[in-house]
Order: sequence, then C-alpha cells, then structure tokens
Amino acid sequence: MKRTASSKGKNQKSSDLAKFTTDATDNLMNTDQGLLINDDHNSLKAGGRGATLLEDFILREKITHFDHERIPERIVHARGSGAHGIFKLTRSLRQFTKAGFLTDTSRETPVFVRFSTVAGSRGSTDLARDVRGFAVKFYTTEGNYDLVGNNIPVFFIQDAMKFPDLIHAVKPEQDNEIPQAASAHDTFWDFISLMPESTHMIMWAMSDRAIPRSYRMMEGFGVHTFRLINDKGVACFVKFHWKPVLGVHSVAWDEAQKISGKDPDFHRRDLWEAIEEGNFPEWELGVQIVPEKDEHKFEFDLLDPTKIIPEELVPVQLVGKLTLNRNPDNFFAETEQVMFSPAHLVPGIDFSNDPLLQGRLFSYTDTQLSRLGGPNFHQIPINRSVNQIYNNQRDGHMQMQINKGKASYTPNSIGGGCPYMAKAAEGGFTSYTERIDAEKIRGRSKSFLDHFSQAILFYKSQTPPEQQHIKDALSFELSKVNIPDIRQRMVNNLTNVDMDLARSVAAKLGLEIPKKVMPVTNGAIPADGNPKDYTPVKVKPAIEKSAALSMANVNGSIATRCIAVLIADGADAASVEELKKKATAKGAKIKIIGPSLAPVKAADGKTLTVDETLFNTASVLFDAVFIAGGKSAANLLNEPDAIHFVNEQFRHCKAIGTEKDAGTFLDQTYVKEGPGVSINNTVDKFLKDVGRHRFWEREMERKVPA
Ligand code: HDE
Repeated sequence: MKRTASSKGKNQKSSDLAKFTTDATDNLMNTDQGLLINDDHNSLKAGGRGATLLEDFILREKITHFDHERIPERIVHARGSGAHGIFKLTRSLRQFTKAGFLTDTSRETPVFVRFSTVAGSRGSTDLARDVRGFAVKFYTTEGNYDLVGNNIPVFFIQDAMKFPDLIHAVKPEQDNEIPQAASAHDTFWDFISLMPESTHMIMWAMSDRAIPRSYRMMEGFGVHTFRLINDKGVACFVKFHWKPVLGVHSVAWDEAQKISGKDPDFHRRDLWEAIEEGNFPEWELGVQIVPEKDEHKFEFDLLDPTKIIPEELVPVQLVGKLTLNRNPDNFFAETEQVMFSPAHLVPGIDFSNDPLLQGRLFSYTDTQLSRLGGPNFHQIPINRSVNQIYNNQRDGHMQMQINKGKASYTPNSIGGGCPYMAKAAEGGFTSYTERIDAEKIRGRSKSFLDHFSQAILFYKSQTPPEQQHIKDALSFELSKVNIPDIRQRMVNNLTNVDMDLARSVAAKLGLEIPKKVMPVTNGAIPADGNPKDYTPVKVKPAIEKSAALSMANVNGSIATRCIAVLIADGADAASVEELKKKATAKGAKIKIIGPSLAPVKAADGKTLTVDETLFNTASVLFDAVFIAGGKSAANLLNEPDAIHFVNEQFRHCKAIGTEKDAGTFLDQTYVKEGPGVSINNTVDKFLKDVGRHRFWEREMERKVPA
C-alpha cells in the first residue's frame, strides 16, 4: 500500500470529470438500468384508447425521476452562475505561506467559480440591488481550497449569531412572500436601522457596486482576515482581493430595474457568451499582508468583518491570475450542486478568530446536508478533490465509493494500520498554534464598537455622481418602507455618516433630520447588564479618503463592450463597416439593430444583415449606441422605439455617436451635444467615449423622461 494519499504535482481534475460526463451523441436510449428503449413517446395501455397500465415500468421510472428533479435551493445565494477556469501564480508567496498553489509559479490550478446574488430565489433577476457572491474553488493537489467571498469587502454584521436575523429581514416578508430579490421593504430596513454595525456595508450596498454591469467587471474580496503560515511555522495576516482585468463597472439603477424585465438573465448570459466567444474573463489575485506583530497597530480590529484595511495603509500586491475559460456542460450537475465552504483549507492557510468567519465554518457543510441529501456530497464530480480519498468515513446516502477491505477504523492492525496519517512535513494539515488566554464570555470586544469611521471614509471617497447615487438609492429603498418610524430612524442614523447625505434623503422622504448627530444602539445588553458598554464610538481614521474605494477610475478599454448600431434602409454601408472593423479590432461587439429582421438595403445597393430588432431588444442591454446617417436616419424617425432607444442611452449616460446627416433624427430626441455625445464626429472619438463607460456628469445636469 502506498503511504501517501495525494498524487503530488498531478492534476487529475479534467480526466476525473470526463469519467462522469455522458454524451448521448450516436448512442441509443436506455433506462437507468441499461435496458434499450424502443418507444419513448407512448405509455403502455390497454388498447390505443385504453387505460395506462401500472405495469409500465419505463413510464414510472421516467416520471419518478422527474418528480424528484429539484433539490432545495441555497438558503442564500440561490441565484448564480458558474464557470471553470485556471489559476496561475505569477509571484511566489513562499515567504509567507507553504500553500502549493501560492508558492509554485509553474502550477496551473484548476478552479470552479460561482457568482451569485444573495437575497433572491433561484429564478430571480440578476440585476437586483444586492451583494454578489464570488466563490472560488481551487482544486489543488493538497486538497480543495475554497475562497468564498463577495464583491463587497465588508459585511453587514460582526457576529455569526446575527446572520439568520439579517437573512430573515432581507428575504421576502414572511406573511406574503413579497418582495422578491429586493431589500427595499420594511423588515430589512427595520433590522438595519437597529444595527449600527451595518452602516459601513450599507454605504457599499447603496452604491453602484450593488448593480454591476457584469460579473466580469466586479471585484472580489475574501472579506475576513485570514492567516498565512510559511514552512517555518511563521504566520501573518492576509486579506484576499480579486481585481477584474476589465475594470470595475456598474449600470444605473433605472437601467438595472429595466434590465430585470428585459433580460433577467443579463449577467448569466454575459458570462456564458463571453466564455463561448473566447473572451475569457480574468482577475488578478491580490493580497494585503500584515505581519503578526502589527495586529494591533490599526485603529480598527483586523478581526472585525465590517472593516477594510485601506489600500493606502497596506498595499494590495498582485500575485496571480484567474482565468475562466470553460462553461459548465450541465448547469444542475455543476453550478447547482457545487458546494463551497470557507472551512475547505490547505496547509499554509488558516482562519482568524473573526466571529463571523467562525460561524461560517459550521454553516456551509451543514446546509449541504439539506440541499444534497446526505454526507457524501463531496463525491459529486464537481466537488471531488483531485486526490483519491482514503479515510474511514463510511456509508450514508448515495455512497459512490466502494471501499475495499475490512478495516474502517483507526488504529487497526487488520488493514495494516492504513490509511496512515501524514506528518506535517509530508503535507499533513496542522492548525496554527495560537496562544489564547481568555475568559469564556458571550460578548463583543470594545475594539468592534466603531461603526461609522469607515462608512464616512467610503462616502467621502466617492465622486459627486457616486455620492448622488448613494443618496438616490437610499431614497428609493426607504420610500418603499411603509412604517414611518423606520424611515425616520434610518435618516437619523445617516447623520452619523454625513449631514448632507441625511438631509438629502430626508428631503426625498418628506422628513426632518435632527440638528445634531443621533446616537444609535442595537439594544444588546452585555452580560454585566450595562447597555452603555455597547454604545458605538467614533475613532479618528488614519486616512480621510481612499481612491481605491471609488469606481471612477476607468482604464479606457472597450473590450467586450456591446455597441448598438441603429440602422434602416438607406444606411451608408461603408461607414457601418468602418465602425465594425475599428470596434472589433479593439475587442468590442457590434450589434446591428433594424426595424425588422429583414436585411437593410444600404444606400449603395448592398444589403446589411440585422442582428436584432427594435422590437425584440432594448437600449438597456447595450453599452453605447451609434446612429447610422443619411436616409437611414430619416427612416428611423418612423420608429418610435428608435427614439426611445437613443433617449434612454442618453439618460443612462452612455456614449452616443452619429454619422453625418443623423442630426434630423437627433432633433427628435433629448440628446444634446456634450460629454459622451459625438455628433457628426469620427468613429475614433466615439470609440474613445465608449472606453469612458459612463458620462455621469451628464446625469447631474439633465434628466430625460425615458
Ligand atoms: Fe455565506 N452562506 N454565510 N457568506 N456565502 C452560504 O452556503 C453563511 C457570508 C457566501 O456559490 C450558504 O452552500 C453564514 C459572508 C457565498 O454556492 C450558507 C454567514 C460571505 C455563498 C451560508 C455567512 C459569504 C454563500 C448557503 C455568517 C462573504 C455562495 C448555501 C456567519 C465573505 C456560495 C451554501 C455558492 C453561501 C452561511 C456570511 C459568502 C447558508 C452563517 C461574510 C459567496 O451556508
């Protein structure tokens, strides 16, 4: 018997999965018992019009399987999409960790990534205002490592004890199950208004981070502080970051709501299509490293998940690249059945004592027992480690492994003492030896009581349009709250962040704000009975602003952006071709949109193929619009949908370009020359504008009724 359970350096994942993958091409249909089927259209009956016979085992097998096709959806993060890919380290972290995938730059580690929203059901819209899950499973040769993060670097609560409360509050209300995939309702804001520790997260959740343009254009964060441990046993603290190569981009809130109707699969489709087209989404892995000796050097507690470590204090070092390059073959088998857990570790990484993380370590495996029906879910192909598993776990629902021999216990002599335990030097996992000398208490550290300083830091770091979006989001959400006391309590709480913010939201809600900052408390009573012990405090932050918190810095790339070209008969084919050539050379996608699917007759007699029509698509599904000139523009005037299309692009601050003679068309819209509008301008200027993503300054000046 071999002494080691791992097959070092060998990546078995793809062949393992292939073993479980079936392809019906060129194969005959059979039953689950392997019996070839002769007729899959008709049940067995007594005569052509007769009753169906109970004897029909083929019908019964098919319907029984169908009856049990659904499994419970995830209690949170039910709506999601996944993809396969690889992780490649570019800079070894050997100084800090012994984890193979973070030290060996020659390795390519296979990964499966699942993105998700949190609050909605499995069939809900992708464009809800919500946090996005960003869960990565690394199939390393030392075992599976899961980095189960979000697209926002902090969380609503500090202690796992409050998670069921938070989720009950944000989910549809318990009496009528309304609203779906939305936080804009009484129970959510009731809870939040009584939980001052959520203030920092609320700033992020009300910012445009909560309505991403694409999964491919959002950051990811491990949120908690973790530990790295090197081969000498020396530990440091670490925060994990994912930085999208395409930059961080979002949509407008009005747009998000409309996309939810026009294409609720917007993010799922975007991810799927990008991978099918070979535009593989990429992120760089970043780490912020804090030596153990610096644990207490910050004005916040590293263990508090409502805090970031500002990049200005500890820079993010980029150390590797994640590339998603393969769509799943089967959504259910892979994306629905994949199970992530922050407790899936490899040697060289360990937990911190963050009380939110500690609770998560229990929850993820536990929830799979309900979802996947038993303790053997790790044997489902998507969840399997690349290593063969040897231990004494036995039996249970859906056991797939056939364990040979008599010994299923340790120590044993019957099985020659196998399987052996691995020494640390052989890769056996050992927990970090942390010295803890403390009293057992149910309580919270005083170092967790500053709930506002980083909310202020975040708000101050936003540009004026970003601040306006936060005001608008809070006004929208709170206006949906029916109980006036909750609205008032929330605007009172906002005075702790920014008076102008509180004033502006209060005005939209028809409320007054108090003249001075209002204290808030969650009403928790510490063991010694003195509620004052939990009264929030404010500390002076080390920095006032952090550029990394704003999304305003765009990199100018137009790669994978989708540009609509509106055309009708009489279009100038040559200039449409020029745009197409230049845009696709820079990686953008062009979709020709006409009044119908019939090819458009160009001015020179050529025909232009139409990709989509004004009646089957919508402006909110595109990043920019170009209006073909000449007779085409005049003909488009007969299409009210075309006018609406362009007005909406204008309202959502997107780049608009026109060809010569399209002015007559624009005269019938609200579009005015200004930032991001290129009237009779060159294709190059238009494409440069597309690279700006959005011209939010336009929004501050002009509102358009589209
Ligand atoms: Fe989760 N979370 N969570 N969570 N979470 C789940 O596990 C939980 C938290 C996150 O694509 C569940 O398999 C508790 C923070 C993601 O499959 C469940 C607490 C962060 C996903 C669960 C948290 C996350 C989940 C539901 C507080 C960011 C989707 C189904 C103590 C760092 C993973 C499942 C996927 C899913 C529990 C807080 C991220 C119930 C108890 C903080 C990305 O186990």
